[in-house]
Amino acid sequence: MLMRGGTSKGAYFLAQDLPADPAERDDLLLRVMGSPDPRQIDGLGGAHPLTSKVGVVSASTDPDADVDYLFLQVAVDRPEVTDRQNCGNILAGIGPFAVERGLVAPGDGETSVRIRMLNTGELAIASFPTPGGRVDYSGTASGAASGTAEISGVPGAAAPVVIEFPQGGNPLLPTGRVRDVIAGTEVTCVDNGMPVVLIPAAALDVTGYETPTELEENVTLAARLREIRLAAGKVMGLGDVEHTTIPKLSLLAPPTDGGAVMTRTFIPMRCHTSIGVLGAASVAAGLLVPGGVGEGIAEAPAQSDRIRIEHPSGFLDIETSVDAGSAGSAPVVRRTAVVRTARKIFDGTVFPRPAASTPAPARPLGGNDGSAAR
Ligand code: NQM
Repeated sequence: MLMRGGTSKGAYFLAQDLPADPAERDDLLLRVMGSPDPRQIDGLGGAHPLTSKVGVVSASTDPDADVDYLFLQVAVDRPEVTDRQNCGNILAGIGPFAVERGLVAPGDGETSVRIRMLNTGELAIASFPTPGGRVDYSGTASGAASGTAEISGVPGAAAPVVIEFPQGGNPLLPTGRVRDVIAGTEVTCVDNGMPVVLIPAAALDVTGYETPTELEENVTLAARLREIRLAAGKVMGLGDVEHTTIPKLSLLAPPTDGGAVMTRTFIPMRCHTSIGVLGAASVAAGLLVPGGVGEGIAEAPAQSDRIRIEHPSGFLDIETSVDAGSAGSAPVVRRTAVVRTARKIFDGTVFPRPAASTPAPARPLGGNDGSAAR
């Protein structure tokens, strides 16, 4: 099933429809998405990391969860598939997909699905409307003219998918410090579901208000970000991150529209056109830790738990609270929640590019080996 999850788009599969062997599975997914090719012209991918995503879903054996969700990022122009990162946007479609595939019985009115996120081992609970036992993506099943949830980066309104993240077990500050100097730049490394390096935009000689395209064209910036990211991976305990998509890098600047902070996020080479859900959750939690690099840049969050993270196409509201800890004890995230929307776009049979074919943009289109995935 092809779905939009939040501000991302991807192919959703039942685990049983994919090869069990990860190498075989990844090879198949590259051929399904049309990678490696900057246009992904021969597959389902949309030629950007945000539209080259896969969710793999199965019934969970964990008594605390209904379904297991494995997120796979399929690189666009490299033959790489990684399970090292999670994705909170694709997560928004997992509950509806589980209902569509009969893994979870819908409630009459609303359904809550407990999702074990296999990439991190953490749990999420997604709640969405299911009037009459069917997923109501648009929020119009009751006769309303439109849904009630609008998210920046997606046109129009739809039904809300409310996602709760109970307190996680991972340290919020992976280096154990609130600030680190990495490759000569003062940063804060955080992980509230996504490892992110917070960097004041001004420290990298940009304003933080440039467009994603302008930032991607800045080769000096790209070199500095690469140097910071590779070094940060080591101090954050992620090892050699050359071929992974984590940590992400969020540049911080003062807010312009009533939010807490303005961001430009690198995922990790392309600049996000908005911001990832868990990426934003990490930025928000990072702002709540006293002494982080956001101080003096971000507006102090109000007393409420809702923190508005501004980004290139609007904002993303994150509800989170952090127990800053007393002297000597590490800060702990108490809770995180977010509202997304999702939509079923297409359900059917995908015909992957034949195995062991040479992917080159010039090769003729068409043809399949008859082995449809689902
Ligand atoms: O951080 C992009 C996205 C994401 C990830 C990325 C995401 C998240 O917007 O939870 O959703 O950071 O690679 O889909």
